[in-house]
Formats: sequence, structure tokens, C-alpha cells
Amino acid sequence: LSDLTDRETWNDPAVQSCAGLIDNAQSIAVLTGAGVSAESGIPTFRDALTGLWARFDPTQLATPEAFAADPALVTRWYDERRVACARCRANAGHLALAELERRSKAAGCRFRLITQNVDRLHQLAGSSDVVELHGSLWDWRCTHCGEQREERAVPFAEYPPRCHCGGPRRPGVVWFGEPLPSEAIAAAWAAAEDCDLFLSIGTSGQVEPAASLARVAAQTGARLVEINPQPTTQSDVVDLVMRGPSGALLPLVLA
Ligand code: BV8
Ligand code: ZN
Repeated sequence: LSDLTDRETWNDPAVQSCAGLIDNAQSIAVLTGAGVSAESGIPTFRDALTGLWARFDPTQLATPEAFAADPALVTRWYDERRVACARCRANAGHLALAELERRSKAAGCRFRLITQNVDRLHQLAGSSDVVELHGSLWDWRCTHCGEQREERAVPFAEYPPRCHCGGPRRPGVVWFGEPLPSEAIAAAWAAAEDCDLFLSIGTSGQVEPAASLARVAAQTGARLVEINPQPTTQSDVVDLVMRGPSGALLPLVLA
């Protein structure tokens, strides 16, 4: 990210206009992806991946078929991510989004944070009622009796971890090919339709149905802002682009 530290690449006018859009908004929807956790040290899906990720494509491991074929391998991969995440702290971008929620609500502006991330760093930063489109790395569910619990102790002692009923437990995330939780998708769609300002932050916009939210917001007349060091699938529909890291740009917007 070093080449993004010089001021001109942050195109200051964009920071000011984003702040202006926020001040005038009546309803704000934010969609975040792995990029907002990058500055916390959590590798994104499309970065050069470390650990198990170097040898496996997440779309091959994050599937019900992979778990059925090799529950030990898949749960070991998720446990590696839990161990890495357990050491991570929320970064300035997460904290700025929690602050934006507080300011919006104090100003009578509706606000909804929708995330594709499964690390729960938004909640750690103080964001409340986060819509988790893809579940959480910390929730684990028994595939026999269905009992689901948040598990924070790392690492697991065995793979797959077992329920007291003896059944293998799986991570409470949405795998590729699985439907998103109906209440999460309904809340996200409603927020995208209701908002007059949609912030797409740290997502490459390649996973559906999450990637359609920006277009839903655009169709109902919202202004769209993209915060990302790279172009994305949504760059052509956004009104304002901020080409930089969210951990540096968001605090500037709220300054
Ligand atoms: C479903 C949990 C149907 C698990 C995840 C062919 C075409 C189109 C769609 C499909 C297709 N084949 C299959 C599909 C559907 C599929 C899909 O979209 N596949 C993709 C790969 C093509 N979708 C599904 O399967 C979904 N379910 O459709 O079900 C259905 C309906 C009814 C009944 C039965 C079935 C389920 C999708 C959810 C999958 N689970 N996560 C886990 O984590 O292990 S997805 C996972 O990957 C993440 O949650 C996230 O959503 C996605 C990664 O995307 P990003 O977050 O955008 O991250 P990425 O690395 O891509 O990009 C990072 C960005 O950050 C980059 O742009 C980078 O520039 C930027 N960045 C980097 N640093 C910073 C930064 N930005 C800001 N600041 C920085 N510092
Ligand atoms: Zn059980």
C-alpha cells in the first residue's frame, strides 16, 4: 500500500465530496468486503494467499461438497483462519464505520452496515446490527443435531470439531452453492432499496448475490461511492471513486 500513501492518489476532492454526500444523506447503506479487513492483517480472497490458501482455491474449499468429502481438511482450513483472526484487531476503517453509524443515527439518518466478511471485526469495532450476508467464522453448527454456538477458543483440539452429540461441527458460514440466510438477504435488499447513499468498500464485487446490491441501490436512485485501491465490477456504476485503502480514507472522510 506504500504507493497509495502520497496524498495526490487519494484525490482529496473525492474525500470532500464523499463527506458532503454523507452530510446530506437521509439513508445510508454500506457494503463491505474482505478489503476492509486487509489492514487488520486478514488476507483477502484474491490476494496472494498464505497457508492452506496458497494450495487451495477458496471456492474449492468453501463448499458443502468439500466438507462432505474431507471434513477434517475443511475444518482445519477454517481453524487456521480463526487462529489468524483471533490475533487481529479492528482497523481505523472498521472504527470509522462504527463512528459513521453513531453520527448517522444521531442525525436522524437511517444507516445499515452489510458485510460479506465472516471475521466479525465490525462488531469488535462497535458497529451494531451488522447484516452478515455470509455468516461468521466464529459460529459453529453441529451437522447432526443442528446446535449452533459461537466458539472463540483457538485452536480446535480435533478436526472436525465434535458436538456433545458426537456429530461433526461445521463453520456457520455460507458456502458457495448455499443460499444466504433469508433474513440477511431481505435486510440487505431493503437497505439497498431504501438508501440514497450506497458505499461499496473493499469488495471486488465478484460474488453473487451480494454484488447485485450496488445495482439495486443505483436503480432506486441512490448515489454510489466506491472505496477501493483497485477498480471493481461496480466501478462503472458508481458516482464517486476513492482509489485508496479504506483504513486511511474513511477516517479522512469523517474528519
Ligand atoms: C448462492 C463465506 C444460490 C465462506 C463466502 C457463476 C456466475 C455467477 C455466480 C455464480 C456462478 N457460479 C456460482 C455462482 C454463485 C456463487 C458465486 O457468486 N460464485 C462466484 C465465485 C462466481 N454464489 C454463491 O454460491 C452464493 N450462494 O448463489 O446460492 C442458491 C439459492 C437458493 C438455493 C440454493 C442455492 C453464496 C456465496 C457466498 C460464499 N461465501 N464467504 C468463507 O469465507 O470461507 S464468499 C467470500 O468471498 C467472502 O464472503 C466474499 O463475499 C467473497 C470475497 O469477495 P470480497 O469480499 O470482494 O473479497 P476479494 O478478495 O474478492 O476482494 C477484496 C477487495 O478488497 C479487492 O477489490 C481489493 O482491491 C480490495 N482491497 C484490498 N485492500 C484494501 C481493499 N479495499 C479497501 N482497503 C484496502 N486496504
Ligand atoms: Zn450435535
